[in-house]
Amino acid sequence: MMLLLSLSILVLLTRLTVTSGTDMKDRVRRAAPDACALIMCGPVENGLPGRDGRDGREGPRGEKGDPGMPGAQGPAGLPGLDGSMGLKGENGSVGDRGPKGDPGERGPAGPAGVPGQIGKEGPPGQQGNVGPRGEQGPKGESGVNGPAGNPGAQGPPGARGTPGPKGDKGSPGDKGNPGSAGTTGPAGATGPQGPAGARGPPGLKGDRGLPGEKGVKGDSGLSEVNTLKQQVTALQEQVKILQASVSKFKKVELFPGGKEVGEKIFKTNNYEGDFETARRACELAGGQMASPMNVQENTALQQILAAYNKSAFLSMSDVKTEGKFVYPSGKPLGYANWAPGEPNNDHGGENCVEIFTNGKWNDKSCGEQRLIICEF
Ligand code: MAN
Ligand code: CA
Repeated sequence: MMLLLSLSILVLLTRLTVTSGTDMKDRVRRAAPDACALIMCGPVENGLPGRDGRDGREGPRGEKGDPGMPGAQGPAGLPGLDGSMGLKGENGSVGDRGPKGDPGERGPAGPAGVPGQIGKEGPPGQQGNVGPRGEQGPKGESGVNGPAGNPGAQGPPGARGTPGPKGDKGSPGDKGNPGSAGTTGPAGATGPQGPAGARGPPGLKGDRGLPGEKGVKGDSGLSEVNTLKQQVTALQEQVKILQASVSKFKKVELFPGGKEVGEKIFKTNNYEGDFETARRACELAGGQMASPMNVQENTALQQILAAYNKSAFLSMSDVKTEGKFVYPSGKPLGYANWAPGEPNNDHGGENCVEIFTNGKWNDKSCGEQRLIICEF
């Protein structure tokens, strides 16, 4: 820059030598306005007047200057276009549990329950009306003493009693405290200890003690009765259960070939045998051969025979005395249901008794095979 300025001044000064002072000033002002100050500052020598500078020609174009300093930052431009949409975010956390749903519809009714056990015995019926007054009975004997009552509370202290008789002489009292030291005896050995003194009189009677605590209340007889009643009720229920159970087992045991009549039970073992075989089988089972003692028993026996369509021997025979039928005990018949014309002791060898499916009796040979029926 400085170099260029210096060159410009040199050129101007050279031209001033051929131009007038006024023209030169104008030219300098047009070509380089800043050079005026330099020219004005330069001393003007008293040289020859210069030529008019108007015929001068424009000088060659100078070299291109260095690039200038960067300018100040311009104002902010317009906002750019919107960017593209960002990536999708991650899923959020699981939300809270929803509220409980409404209850479902009511289910169908369940199947009918099995029948319950036999109910308890009902309460006793109402008490009957009061019967007519009976005759006066004889005077009863005295009752036994009732149980002792509870001990009563202890009474207040009694009045002081009269002085008792004089007591026996008491035992000797405790040994007294040692006495004060005696005067010093004559010089010599200490003497032996004397005998124990007599026992003193007994002390005064002490004051009466405080009343003792009240005794524990005795058991009430009533609660015992109630306990027994409850036990009886419980036993009654157990008996009922047992009765129901026994009743069921009877039915099972009597099916088939059994019959219960009154206190007696007839039962076949489903085998056949002669009289002696049947006798032993029934004895071994703890019973005896069938011995119908009345029409009900005979009918019950007949029902078994009808079911099996067989005849059976009874327990009676006339082995001992022909024509005189007896039980195993030896007693004569208490009931009989002979078929017409029986017993006939056919061929002289019929000492046993058979019973047909119609319930009628016939004397028969003991060696025949018949259904074995015992009674218990
Ligand atoms: C007939 C009758 C009976 C007799 C039998 C013997 O049925 O005479 O009395 O016991 O024969 O088989
Ligand atoms: Ca006969």
